[in-house]
Amino acid sequence: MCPKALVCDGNTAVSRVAHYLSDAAILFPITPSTPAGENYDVMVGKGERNVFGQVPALHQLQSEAGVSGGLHGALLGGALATTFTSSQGLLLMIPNMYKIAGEMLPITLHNPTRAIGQQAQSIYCDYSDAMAVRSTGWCMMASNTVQEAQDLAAICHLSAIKGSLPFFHMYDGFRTSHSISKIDELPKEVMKDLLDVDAVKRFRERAMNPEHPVNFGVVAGTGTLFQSMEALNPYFERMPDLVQDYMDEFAKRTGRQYHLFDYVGHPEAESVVILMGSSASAAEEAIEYLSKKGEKVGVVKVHLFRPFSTKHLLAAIPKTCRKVAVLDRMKELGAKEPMYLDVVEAHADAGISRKIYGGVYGLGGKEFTPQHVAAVFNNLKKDKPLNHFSVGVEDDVTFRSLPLPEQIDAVPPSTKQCMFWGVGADGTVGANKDAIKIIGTNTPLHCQGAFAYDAKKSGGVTVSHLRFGKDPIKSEYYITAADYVACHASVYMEKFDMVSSLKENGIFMINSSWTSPEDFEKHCPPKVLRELAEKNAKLYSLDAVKIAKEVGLGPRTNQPLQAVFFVLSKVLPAEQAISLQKAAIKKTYSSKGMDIVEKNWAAVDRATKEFIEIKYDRKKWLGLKDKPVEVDMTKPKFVREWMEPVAALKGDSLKVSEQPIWSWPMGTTKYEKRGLAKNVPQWNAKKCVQCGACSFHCPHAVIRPYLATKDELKDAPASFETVKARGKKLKGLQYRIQISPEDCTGCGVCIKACPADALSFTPFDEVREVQKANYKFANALPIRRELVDKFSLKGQQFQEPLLEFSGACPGCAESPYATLLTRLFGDRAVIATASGCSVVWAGTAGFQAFTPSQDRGCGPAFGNSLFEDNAEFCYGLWAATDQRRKFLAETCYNILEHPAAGSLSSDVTTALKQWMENFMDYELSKVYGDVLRGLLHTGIESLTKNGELRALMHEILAQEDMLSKQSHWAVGGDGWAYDIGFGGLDHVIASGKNVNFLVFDNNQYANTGGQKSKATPLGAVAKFASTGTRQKSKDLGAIAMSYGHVYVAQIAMGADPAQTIKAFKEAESYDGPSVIIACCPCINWGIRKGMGESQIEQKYCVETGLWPLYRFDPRRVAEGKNPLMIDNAEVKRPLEEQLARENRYLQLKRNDPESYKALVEQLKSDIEFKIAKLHKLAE
Ligand SMILES: Cc1ncc(C[n+]2csc(CCOP(=O)(O)OP(=O)(O)O)c2C)c(N)n1
Ligand code: SF4
Ligand code: SF4
Ligand code: SF4
Repeated sequence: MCPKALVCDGNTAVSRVAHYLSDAAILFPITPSTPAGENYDVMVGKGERNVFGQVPALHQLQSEAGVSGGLHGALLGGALATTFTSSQGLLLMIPNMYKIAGEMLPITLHNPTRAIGQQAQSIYCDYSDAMAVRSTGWCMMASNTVQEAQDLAAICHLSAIKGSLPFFHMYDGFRTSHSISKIDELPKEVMKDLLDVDAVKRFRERAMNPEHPVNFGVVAGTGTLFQSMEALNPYFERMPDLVQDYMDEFAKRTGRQYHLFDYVGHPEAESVVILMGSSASAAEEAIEYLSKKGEKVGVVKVHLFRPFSTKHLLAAIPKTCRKVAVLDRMKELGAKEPMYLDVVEAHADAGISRKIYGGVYGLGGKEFTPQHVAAVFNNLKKDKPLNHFSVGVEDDVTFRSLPLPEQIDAVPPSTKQCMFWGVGADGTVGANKDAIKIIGTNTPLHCQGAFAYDAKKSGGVTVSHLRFGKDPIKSEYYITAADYVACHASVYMEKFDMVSSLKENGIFMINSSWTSPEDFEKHCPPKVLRELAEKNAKLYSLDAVKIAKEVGLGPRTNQPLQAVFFVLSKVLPAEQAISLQKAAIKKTYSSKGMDIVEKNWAAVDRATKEFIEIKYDRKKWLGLKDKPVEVDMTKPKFVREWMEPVAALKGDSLKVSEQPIWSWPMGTTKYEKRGLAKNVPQWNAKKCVQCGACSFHCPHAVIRPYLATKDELKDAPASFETVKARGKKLKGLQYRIQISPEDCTGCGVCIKACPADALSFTPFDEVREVQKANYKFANALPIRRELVDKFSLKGQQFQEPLLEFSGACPGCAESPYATLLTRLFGDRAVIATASGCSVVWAGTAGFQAFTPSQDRGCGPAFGNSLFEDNAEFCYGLWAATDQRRKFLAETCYNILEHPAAGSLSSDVTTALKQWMENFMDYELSKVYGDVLRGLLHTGIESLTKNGELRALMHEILAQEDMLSKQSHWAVGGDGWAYDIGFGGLDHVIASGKNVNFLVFDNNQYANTGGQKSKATPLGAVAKFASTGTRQKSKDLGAIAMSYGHVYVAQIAMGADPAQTIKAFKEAESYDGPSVIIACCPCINWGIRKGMGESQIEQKYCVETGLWPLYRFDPRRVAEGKNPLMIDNAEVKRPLEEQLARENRYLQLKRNDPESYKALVEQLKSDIEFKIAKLHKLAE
């Protein structure tokens, strides 16, 4: 029977198998494994049955630590369980992994590999996570491609059951987990056929059951534990042969033969590399290329890594081999890498003398291509090859890196390679996934799609790499020589090098309004045009923005651009491709209404007719000269030498010595100038009432008011219009609202927030230069922060935002709360953030949005520990500060109490006393701290002759940066505060210490794509809750209030700015723990009118009663008052009005109207219950 083709990514392929071969999945989301769990959820939602004839169950727990406990229990309860995780999630499972192995429980854990956070966090692939579990006793299997991920997933499950041991299945994060390939589907019947039903029976029979009770988890004395460990040996010893037997049986049924170690290459190879994962395919491609050149080389692809079978490994290596390079995709600091050690030991044990060299590659997703493989073989050719080398970086510190030869093009010429540069969430990636599916399922072509993202939220850069060919595609790395390059954002022409990866005579297509060579000459750097001419590129342009707008698709340009790709690339006959595209459009959008389908069809038809070829004068473009490069030396060195190459996606070229290792500089996003917005707000001075709302709500701190004297405005640019500042305290000053155009995301939040209709959109291109100059001028004006009380909507706007130009999604509701925090307390804030969106929008390595004050230099110190421990991390920061400041206070006391204190001048003693009396006051500790510091800086030697007093004063000076009181904030999402980090939060608030919490409650795990948390409301569809949330949400505020000594506030800045500001003020001033829970509508809610309405959505949340506003201040008890103040807890608007605005509810309404109805009723009664409870408490 001809196998059915499946076009899917690695996660889907794996989770399909896991679904069929298990009774239950227990999950917690973490990139890049999350989509596997989501697919499992969808299959469960569809009622798909497993090989046992049952729909398997899915359970989400509060953390991976919880998951591993759940798995352990499920296994001991006799259920075949599975999970998907990665990286930090895997680390949390380690304690239970030991137990599961020790009890020989059959389970398969699927782990797309991902770097563990060490020097920096990374969501990309290396094996530092996988290697961290190699001592747990789990069998470890590595898959190298999407096909293998499916097939070996099944081998893992089957072997685990038959051999009664747990299996860890690893496949490369992002590269294999997220890249799409055409594979042969493994039928459920084959899995069923291969299943050892007796082993399943035995497994279920030994479960914990009161019908035939047994005891697990005993405590052993010194006498027996050793023996019981040795007793497990036979099970591990027999496993390699058992797995190989399964692989052979599998081959008989599918035609796909695997070995524990697969060798590819010359039968008499002299040099061999050993590695595993997707890079093995790149190595295979390189071996084919090098063999054609006559080199005797080969590669051993490792599948079964644990138990490590020496016998099978040695049998796989040709006898002729003299030199071996073992490549580990992880770095074991201060030691040799694991697979290298295994191979060395295998040879030593067998008495085989070969030279074995170890190398490290591909950390944190660094590319590994045939060029790198060639570098490794070049090294082996040397008389004295470098051992313990690295490949893929330039190590100018410890000089371990191998020199790279010329780029090798090992991709078969028949393979068509296409690259698409898009903007995150513009639909480019989705359209490309569709294109692969269309081509893969409708033609015999092989296909592959891999997707590269920068670390930004939506709005970042995406690059899609698509390959199509008649031969199987082994190129598991990004495209280096493309036949077709599409640029979907014209601003990229200035920013990125897109042409160097285009082949000679290739096609370059751009989404732009440019219609002539002159337009290109006006907008593009000469270098880019010269390169296009050098490559003799065929150049095309399509104004997809215009088409999308005119047909009523708003900013969605993906379909017209995809249509042009189909026409120009000729991967399929154009007519066939367009009709398939239209069919796909119908399938995707019909649930949203036929009008949407027809608009997309219309856009496709217009695109196929309206794209134009730009016939440029090749000679002219070849002769174009570069404009002199002006290096702006006012930018910090770090920005010029590190950040700018990284922003241009040239980070690979940075050397080891150029990498910061101690800490990262703050305030660098201001240099990024992403130029994302197509339209930016324009200020109408006459209408403006100077309320401050626009700057308050802007998620990116792009729009700000400025105050200036007429004198200061003398040199202002001509268009720098100002009006008289309103209010007595601002007498004599002029006022202006100014944006930074290149930092604006065009989200429109400010426009909707303006009560006076004083802002409107205007095209970015038209105002860019003028507003840039205006912004530069405005930014150099003095900061006048003291004139109006900062704890008011009007006053806060004049405070410097010490969080600016964050990488949040346009319109994000989390970042404006954090910006407000920095406006109010930024100069003294220590901010600990949990992993989640708030760590990503605040900054990715080197691109930091928290910034020091321009004129004062101080600003928020910002750090991240982990997802699970943020409360404890912040507690630690607080404890360190507390201890160090107490030491200063004691030192002051010791000076004043010293027998020689009488000799000190009154200036000194007064300064010491005043600081001591006020050292717990935020403002005054700074005022008196500055006085004291000033005195000590005049010279301690001049203040006293007494040696002991001098020594004490030097102690103060040594820690003078602790004189001002700091304000500690633990911030993070509901996933952290309600779920994984709740235990820590609970403990810290119980401690009574002065740690403040700011919880961004967006009702789900936004950063990993929107999975359900305990804050998700009833009825809302979220990932892992594809059929709608069925549990009531948790009331964190009520739990925190129950302590009595915790300040608690529930706020929504879009609904009540004054209440929000009050809550921040009260929380910080309260000398104890505070919890502020902030309403944060998110892109994952699917607000139908777009994220420009994120602040308006908050009003709906409050008015429908979903989000009551209140403050609970324990200080009021001493005044004889009820601590609870209800600011707004009433149902003023029908709940349905809000639900109709959000796709997360509409999805359920469409798919399952009955459940929707029932859940909405439940939600209403939950709202009523919570509101009634609040009012009762406030009585
Ligand atoms: C131990 C661990 N498990 C999982 C993750 C993956 N992870 C990172 S952020 C996140 C979700 C964050 O959700 P939330 O706290 O609600 O913040 P949001 O992104 O919604 O702002 C998850 C699951 C992780 N970093 N560490
Ligand atoms: S459009 Fe958005 S990013 Fe731009 S200034 Fe307004 S609120 Fe800020
Ligand atoms: S929101 Fe409107 S009225 Fe208020 S300061 Fe901004 S532009 Fe002026
Ligand atoms: S919270 Fe939502 S809107 Fe904000 S950055 Fe995260 S995903 Fe985007």
